[in-house]
Amino acid sequence: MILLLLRTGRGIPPLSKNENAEPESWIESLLNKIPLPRWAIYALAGVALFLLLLIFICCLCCCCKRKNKQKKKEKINLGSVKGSVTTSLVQPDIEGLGGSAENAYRGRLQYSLEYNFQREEVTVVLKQAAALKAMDSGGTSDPYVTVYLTNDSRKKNETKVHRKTLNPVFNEAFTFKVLKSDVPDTAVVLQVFDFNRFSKHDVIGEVRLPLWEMDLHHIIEDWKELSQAGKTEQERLGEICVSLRYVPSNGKLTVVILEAKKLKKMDSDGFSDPYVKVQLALNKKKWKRKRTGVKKNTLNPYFNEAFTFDVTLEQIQNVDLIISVWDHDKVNKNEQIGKVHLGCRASGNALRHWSDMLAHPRRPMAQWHNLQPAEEVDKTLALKSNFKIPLPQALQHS
Ligand SMILES: [Ca+2]
Ligand SMILES: [Ca+2]
Ligand SMILES: [Ca+2]
Repeated sequence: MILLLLRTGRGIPPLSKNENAEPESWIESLLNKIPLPRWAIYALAGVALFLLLLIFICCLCCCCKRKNKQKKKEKINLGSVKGSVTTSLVQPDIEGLGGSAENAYRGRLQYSLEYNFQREEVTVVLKQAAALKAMDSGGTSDPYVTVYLTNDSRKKNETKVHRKTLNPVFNEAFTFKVLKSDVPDTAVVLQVFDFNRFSKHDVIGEVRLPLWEMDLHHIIEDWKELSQAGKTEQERLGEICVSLRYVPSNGKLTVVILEAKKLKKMDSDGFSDPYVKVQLALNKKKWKRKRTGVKKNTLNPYFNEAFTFDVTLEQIQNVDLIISVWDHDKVNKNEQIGKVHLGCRASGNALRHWSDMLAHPRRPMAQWHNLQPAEEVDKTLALKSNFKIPLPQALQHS
């Protein structure tokens, strides 16, 4: 095409005298030098131009597709930020601006809580609620409250339903067994619902009372504002009783896996085949590992197996003891039921057990522990191991 234009261009009156003087342009002379007939050169040039045009169009198409993909990705990301609640899709601006869905006023709840140290029981009295959020079309709610402990969410107690009121007076008491050793891991949850005869009950809000934050030597009476209800409690995985003994003089740490109870059912027959792994990590690295035998078809296995590790006094400060309970399966991969992490970096009940062991050298100290989800313990261990590695200032607060 260019050649054609150039050729026709020769028909345009010449602009300068020089060009006029040389009727044979440099292109013409170049063409003359090529040992091919003119039609062949034009044909080749035509094919080359066509190919160039094709490549150009292809590049253009690719660029457009890439841009479209990026736009789609942005759309997906925006969607996930807005959340899965359908209302946020309908009214993203109103819901999104003040985060009003989460911070909306849900009402207040008055309760009293008393812990009986002799009987190892906690008694919660639900007194009343005030200014509850209206959940029904008539501008009222039909409130009732469920009461449960975080470490046993299956055992739920409920108050009576109070019809068409936003200020119900309950005055109902609930008592739960909470061993002193479980106090550091237990919270009482009070969840307020709106009863509906023909549809799912709506949750209005909840109050969480972590026993470890409360002064249990006195009766506590208080008003608390309801907050957004949290996720349902993690399922109960079971408990394990472990004895720890440390002899500093010869650097022997003895871990006795005594027994476990209320283990989660991992097999279709309603039982598990539990065994226990005892692992030691030193300075956050896997160090030593032992395991018990398998107890068949039971959720309450009795092991009474002792493992002794050589751990010097210096090492005992930097040791993590990880006890994990597994279900043995013949055909499939063995399944992990739950874990307990003990050591100086542990927290709550587990840390207390470890401190007790260190405070009473040569004496075996036995204690029950609630099994935690494996991923959670792994995450905590990993987080804590990162903690001591010096991070750049910018990363520390992210
Ligand atoms: Ca209702
Ligand atoms: Ca299984
Ligand atoms: Ca099994």
